Amino acid sequence: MSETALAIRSVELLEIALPLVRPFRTSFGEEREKRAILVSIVSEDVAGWGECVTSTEPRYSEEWLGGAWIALADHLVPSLLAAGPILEPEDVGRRLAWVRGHRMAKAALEAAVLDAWLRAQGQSLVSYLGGVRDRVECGVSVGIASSIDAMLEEIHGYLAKGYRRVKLKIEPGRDLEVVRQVRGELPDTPLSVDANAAYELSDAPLFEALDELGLVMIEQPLDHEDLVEHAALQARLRTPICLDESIRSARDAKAAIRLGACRVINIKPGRVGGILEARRVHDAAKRQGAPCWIGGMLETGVGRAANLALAALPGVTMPGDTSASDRYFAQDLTEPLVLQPDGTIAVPSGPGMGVEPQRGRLEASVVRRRTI
Ligand code: OSB
Ligand code: MG
Repeated sequence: MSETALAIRSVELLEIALPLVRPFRTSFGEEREKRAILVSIVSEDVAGWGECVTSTEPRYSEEWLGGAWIALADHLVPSLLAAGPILEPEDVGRRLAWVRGHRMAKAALEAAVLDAWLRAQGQSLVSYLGGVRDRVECGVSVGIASSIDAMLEEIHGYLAKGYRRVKLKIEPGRDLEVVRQVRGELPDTPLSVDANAAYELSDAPLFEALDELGLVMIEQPLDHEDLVEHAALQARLRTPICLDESIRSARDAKAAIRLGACRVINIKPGRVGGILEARRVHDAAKRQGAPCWIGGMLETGVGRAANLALAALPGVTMPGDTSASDRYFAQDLTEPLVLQPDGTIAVPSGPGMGVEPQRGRLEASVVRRRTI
């Protein structure tokens, strides 16, 4: 697969800030602005881009933007560069394997290398990964709202645009009643809930009540480090449990499915350390007969394009949180990714990720940069 060795001249880190069209609230806090690190690889004749999905605070996982910046600048980028030209994308994971954790930071660097390497060969990410479709079904993740009316209005707007599945964020105190009301209003809409690990096994009666509402799945109800309790809860429910935070690798996915801790897997390349590991999670889920789908971290078009390519894999059988640019931003960094009226988005088919940041928009959103 390695016709081209990729000689990296330099790596640039750019921190960007982009306003969100509406605040996004989950059980662990609210985001009003998107902050991200973009990693840019410069080689002889091609550039490559990757997006790091860390939030500004270590709430979703132990990684956060400030830490990822240092991990990239002090350890990951120097280790990548020290070993010379890259012969194949798997080299990235091998060179960074000595660093424990820091998956989101590693994923961003791997994405940038993959983008550059594939551009040099004129191949799209979706074809390199083995994607089997040119458009993918999209759902939408709805933050916790101030009132049920505000939430319903937001949801009706998304359904009018064509989204095929609606995911409601829940937290203790804003759960059963909200979901019941939404279900009452929308009896036929594929609905799911995402608790972001906010509950205990002693809350099982709440989940048994949710089990009556015909949800597509219940995402990450319990602690991110507890597969055994998820298995105990899953045994009491008909609704599939989907794990997000708990799955950090293909190894985790295998264990979770085998233990019965979940029946569905949410795949996010940042959370599992890269696009290639994300494909291995997909392969493990497919082999064990568990449906999977591609999640999101409010990415700009740079990260979202890679998520769309992953969503084209054959074992991805449920709509993802791969929503359109306008669900997040008035103006994305890339050309906008657009939802079609049938609720799908076209998978970018150009070389590499198939998108790139537009210079003017990028420059207007950069708050910090460093070249290594
Ligand atoms: O739990 O899936 C999650 C966003 C940030 C962090 C965690 C999650 C989410 C989402 C939104 O649910 C997904 C998206 O639209 O990108
Ligand atoms: Mg989630």
